[in-house]
Amino acid sequence: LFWLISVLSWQDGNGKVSRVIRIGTRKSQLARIQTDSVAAKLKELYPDVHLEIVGMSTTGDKILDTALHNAACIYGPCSCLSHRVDLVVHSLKDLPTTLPPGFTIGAVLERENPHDAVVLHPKHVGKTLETLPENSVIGTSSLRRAAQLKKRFPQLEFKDIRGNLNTRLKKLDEKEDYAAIILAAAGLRRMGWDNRISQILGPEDCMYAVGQGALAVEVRARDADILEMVSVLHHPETVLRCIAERAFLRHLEGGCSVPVAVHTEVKDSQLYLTGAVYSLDGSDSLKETMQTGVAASQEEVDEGVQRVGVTASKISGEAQNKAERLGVDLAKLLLSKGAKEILTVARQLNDAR
Ligand code: DPM
Repeated sequence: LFWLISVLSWQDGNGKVSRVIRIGTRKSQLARIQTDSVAAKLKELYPDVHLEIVGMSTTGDKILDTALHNAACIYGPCSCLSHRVDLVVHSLKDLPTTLPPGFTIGAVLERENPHDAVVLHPKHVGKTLETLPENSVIGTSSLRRAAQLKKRFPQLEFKDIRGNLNTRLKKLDEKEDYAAIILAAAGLRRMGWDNRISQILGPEDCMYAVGQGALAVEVRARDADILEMVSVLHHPETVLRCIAERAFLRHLEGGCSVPVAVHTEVKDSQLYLTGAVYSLDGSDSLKETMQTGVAASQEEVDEGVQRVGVTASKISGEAQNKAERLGVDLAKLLLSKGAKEILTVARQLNDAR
């Protein structure tokens, strides 16, 4: 079947035959926008390739209507690539640190603003989390955001808010249930809603989720042509940061439904990773920072092995190994200080909600 797909071709009006690449997308507006932006980049790089965008309903869409953080991970047996498509564009933060066998992340694009943002109800325009009236209700279903913000802004209340971005914004604006909601700045920007961002939350207020703000292209690991084709989309610095973050999360056995947050930076060939775990109300937490050198030594070729699901054969394997080790080492440090206990309790309490 895979073979059949890869030899499908398309004939244009001049009789020229070009390869057909099928891109799967979920049907939410954000998913479409993200897919279209990657398709546009591919079209520019490979003008002869015929791209076809295929809309798919997946378990992920349904899960967005329930509580996303309670979904084991938006990766059911109905994973997107089991449909007949060659690649799927995802928000990296929604991809588990271990992909189903046979799949890999063939490209991680340049990260946009990875921080979270505050979107206010119109009647509160001009306010910040600090200056909102006491007991104002903030909407978020992210355990990570709620834990950090509850600790920092104890005068505020936090409630779940569900649905895709359009639904959430509507719930905020058209009702009186929430004074503000917290969303990733990157998603808001992609939707063209930058003007609704009233405050960007820095690391002292709220550290971001692993992989937040970066787009990922998922492909079949054995599909060498496609892997090669999308690999040029890799943004080296983003790849190293995200490998470190994903290795950290994987070693913590965090999954995507626990209060874990990170912050990474690359400066003077040093990769800095700050990672933290929180109890659900943020009262208990552990946070540490570690660093490693990631200067690429010569032009070395990587074997194309996967690291935390990512295949990046054109980026220094040594630098990738160091990034991965950094994540593992930081997780080990936090585990030695009691991170496992904090996360176990958080998970149990959340499951019981
Ligand atoms: C994951 C979380 C959320 C998404 C958990 C977290 C937020 C859920 C919520 C793993 N995936 O961040 O702690 O707010 O209830 C998601 C968004 C984007 C990707 C939307 C958002 C867009 C930004 C990006 C949902 N996944 O977080 O506002 O590409 O990083």
